[in-house]
Amino acid sequence: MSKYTLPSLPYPYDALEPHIDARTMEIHHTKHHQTYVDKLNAALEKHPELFEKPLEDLLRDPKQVPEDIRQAVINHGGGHHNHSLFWLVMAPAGKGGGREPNGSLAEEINQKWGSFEKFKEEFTGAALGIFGSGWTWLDIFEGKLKICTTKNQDSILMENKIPILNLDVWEHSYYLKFQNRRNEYLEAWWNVINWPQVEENFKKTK
Ligand code: MN3
Repeated sequence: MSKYTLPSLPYPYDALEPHIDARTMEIHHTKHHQTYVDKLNAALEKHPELFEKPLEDLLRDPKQVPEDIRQAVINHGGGHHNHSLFWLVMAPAGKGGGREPNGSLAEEINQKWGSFEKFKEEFTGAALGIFGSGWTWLDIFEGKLKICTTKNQDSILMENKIPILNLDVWEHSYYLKFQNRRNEYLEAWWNVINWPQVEENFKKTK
């Protein structure tokens, strides 16, 4: 049995400055994400045989998780899984982050949305439209690229979707720098999207 641990970030906390500030990154990673990891471990300790199963399997089909810890696994397992992707789909502007997508991903985005700008508008609109806490996603569903949103820390694996890119729109991801101005956070975030990683995620689904 091995417990879940907090993955380290592939860049320093200040790497996404000035778009995402170092203090927010540090608290988000060492406090918020760490808490999801700790609470996931605490829940699974009540049914330690579940440590043997991949987290993705538990999130894809939470009915296999005993009822007494099911919601905790959805919340904290989802939180751990969502954040683990989120750190990887960001990169410092100019070091992978911030350009536009290339290759087959760019082609499919253009096919579906007409242009990168239209895609960006729809994604941003979806993120602005989340009432309360949640995530916005670019994902593959039934073989096609889609934009969707989820509430709380729900995993899109529960909906049989494959995540390609995700954006945390919980206030804890922007409040220190942007306070209530989610729109400014969204605008800043486009500068640090790690498109090479997102292209990899997309290629793996083909
Ligand atoms: Mn978060």
